[in-house]
Amino acid sequence: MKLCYSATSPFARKVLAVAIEKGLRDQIEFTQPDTSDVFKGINPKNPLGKIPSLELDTGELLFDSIVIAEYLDAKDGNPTLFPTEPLERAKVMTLHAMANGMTDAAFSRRWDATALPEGERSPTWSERLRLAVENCLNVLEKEVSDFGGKTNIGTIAVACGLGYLDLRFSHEDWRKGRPNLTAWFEEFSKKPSIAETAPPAS
Ligand SMILES: N[C@@H](CCC(=O)N[C@@H](CS)C(=O)NCC(=O)O)C(=O)O
Repeated sequence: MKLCYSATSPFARKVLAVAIEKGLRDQIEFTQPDTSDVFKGINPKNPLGKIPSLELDTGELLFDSIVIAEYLDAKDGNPTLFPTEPLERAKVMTLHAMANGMTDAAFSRRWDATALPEGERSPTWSERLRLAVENCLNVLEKEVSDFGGKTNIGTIAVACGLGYLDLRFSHEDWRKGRPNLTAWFEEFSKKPSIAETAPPAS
């Protein structure tokens, strides 16, 4: 299996963390994104131009990150990170949706600020994205005691999102006023799947 991957992508990190949780890391070959023209996208194999994507040995291409994560989790016939009981699954997928949406908003805000030409940036849109991140962090601070000890696709996505905020928005300090989320993240980050996929220092 070939994973189009970058160590700074929180979405690719989520997939690699799942692969490590499932003991599949050794089966993965890593390929690099093509960053020669970011306005054309960075992954020519994916029609959306995004990473991660997973190319199977048959040549079939899987994307996006949640699809790849679910495939890797189910591959051994014993899914552990995506619950099967309907309500439990809906709750975990809602947590994933919030964490992934927060990460998407942070990524877009950073992309707008660094990749767009000066006159094409929108402070109004950037503020909308900043608020979405802020709101998700506030909900996570309230809800973290419910998901504290669990390892699933929701909690993995939360850790990858917080790691991305540390990488790109450390000056905004998401930990301030959020002691519960801070303590959870510190503990969860000790898991091998999270520790071994931490992004490089910016
Ligand atoms: N919803 C996608 C998001 C993936 C994504 O936004 N990846 C970023 C890197 S962190 C990317 O490839 N951006 C390039 C682009 O949007 O052109 C997923 O979960 O896989």
